[in-house]
Amino acid sequence: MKEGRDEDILGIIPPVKMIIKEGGTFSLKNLPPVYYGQDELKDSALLLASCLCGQGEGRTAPAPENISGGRTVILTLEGAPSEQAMGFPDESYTVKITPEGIRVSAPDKAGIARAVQTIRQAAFPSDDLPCLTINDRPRFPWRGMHLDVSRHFFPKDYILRFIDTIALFRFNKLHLHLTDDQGWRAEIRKYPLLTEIGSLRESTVIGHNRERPLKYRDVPYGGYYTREEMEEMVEYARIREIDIVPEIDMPGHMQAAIAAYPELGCTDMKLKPRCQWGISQHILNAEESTIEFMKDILDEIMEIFPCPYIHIGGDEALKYEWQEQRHIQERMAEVGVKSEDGLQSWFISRMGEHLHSRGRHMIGWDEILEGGLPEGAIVMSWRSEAGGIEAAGQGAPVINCTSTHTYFDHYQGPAESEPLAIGGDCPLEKVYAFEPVPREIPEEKKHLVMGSQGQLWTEYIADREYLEYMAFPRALALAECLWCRPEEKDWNVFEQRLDRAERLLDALGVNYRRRNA
Ligand code: TNX
Repeated sequence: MKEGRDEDILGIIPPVKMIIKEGGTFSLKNLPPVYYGQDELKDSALLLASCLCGQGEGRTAPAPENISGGRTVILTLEGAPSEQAMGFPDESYTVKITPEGIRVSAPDKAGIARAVQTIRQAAFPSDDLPCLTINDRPRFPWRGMHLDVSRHFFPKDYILRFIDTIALFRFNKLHLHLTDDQGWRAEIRKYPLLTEIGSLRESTVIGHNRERPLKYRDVPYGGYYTREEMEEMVEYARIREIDIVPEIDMPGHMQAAIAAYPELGCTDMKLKPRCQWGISQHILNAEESTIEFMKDILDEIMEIFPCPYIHIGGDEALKYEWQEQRHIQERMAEVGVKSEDGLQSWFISRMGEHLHSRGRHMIGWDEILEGGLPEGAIVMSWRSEAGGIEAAGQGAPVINCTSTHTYFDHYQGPAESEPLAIGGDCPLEKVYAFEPVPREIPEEKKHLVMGSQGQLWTEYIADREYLEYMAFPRALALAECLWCRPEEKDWNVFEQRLDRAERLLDALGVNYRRRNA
């Protein structure tokens, strides 16, 4: 019997908290029925059955009153969520594997879903699972991956596949950056031109945006998700207990929307969706009608995405137009703010009030601190850790997305030997060394850090293969930073476990960057 860390028993990523190995094995050949103790676990039962034997329907059933003898797999809700979960899903779980079967229990559905993924990893590559007991729980409630589908578009089917891959490493959030200057990607029924005009750009810059003169590929580029497609993504993610966090970026990064509805903007220039990278200097105006328009968009977004969190962007809003234009200056006086930063804060606060009135939390990038942090906002700190430290100081929850460690659009090796990327330097070891709670946050405020996520901005990431190359295995290192306490991490052990995880990615047909490539 071996108790302790899962170093050489299974090699799960991220490692489970406690594992006890007993003798014997449970064979997955002729999988017995997968029972669910409560109806709400049926989806997890179907998923587990289909992962273990390639077939879900017909393999699952409600658990009978008395299970007497015979081989069984059973999922059941048991016990109360721990106080440690602080109102977030608990996500802890227990898995017991004996020669007769598998018993999975957890205080909530999310815990059962994580257990399913642990078993999915454990079952690779052999048909025989070793007998053991696992107890596990995550360190942070926010364990995410972010994906920019504006600069380059990834169709619905690919998003499903990406969700399935990150679920395997017990992530629980997919943040979709749905809109930006270069393309609007979400169908909004009330405003069809957002996608009709805003999803299509005439050309796309070739090579790095720093090069001069800029060169363009003169081929129109577009794509968007219909409402049904977004609903399908939400449902697929729900089965895996992953929240899709939608982002509508405002008041900057809105050129595609202003191109579709010029009355939203500050300029008489006829705009089109932007064809190069970098930040557009065009920004929304602050008219009441624009506020209403944005609220309408958020209403449809909330109908599609049940996630408790809605992201309103707020980053990199260049305020030249606001400074230059008299009607904006007048509007500032009207709403009682003294600076352009104050106006941005007013704008974001209006969105916050709207979201809160519908029972959702608002998230914004750390620029929402400028001009005063809107009430009740959650801050995604990216430019450094400073925004997160400041937000926590003000008592606001923080998601630490510092670009130094979590920007997976950055290079992971020497630029000369890597495919073209935006810049930066973020090798796997650096991600693994990431500690999501900044040291500077005082002890009594550290609980405000909800976790982190890996950013995939896609200016230079145009296809699935390269996206996965940038995402993996860095996302696996991040998954460990989010599941484990610092003292539970060990780079050398991670590297060993990665060998097996890479074979699993191979089997799933997921691309990743080879180490020492
Ligand atoms: C900054 S991070 C941006 C994005 C870019 C990214 C490139 C953030 C909130 N805004 O618009 O794609 O840098 O790394």
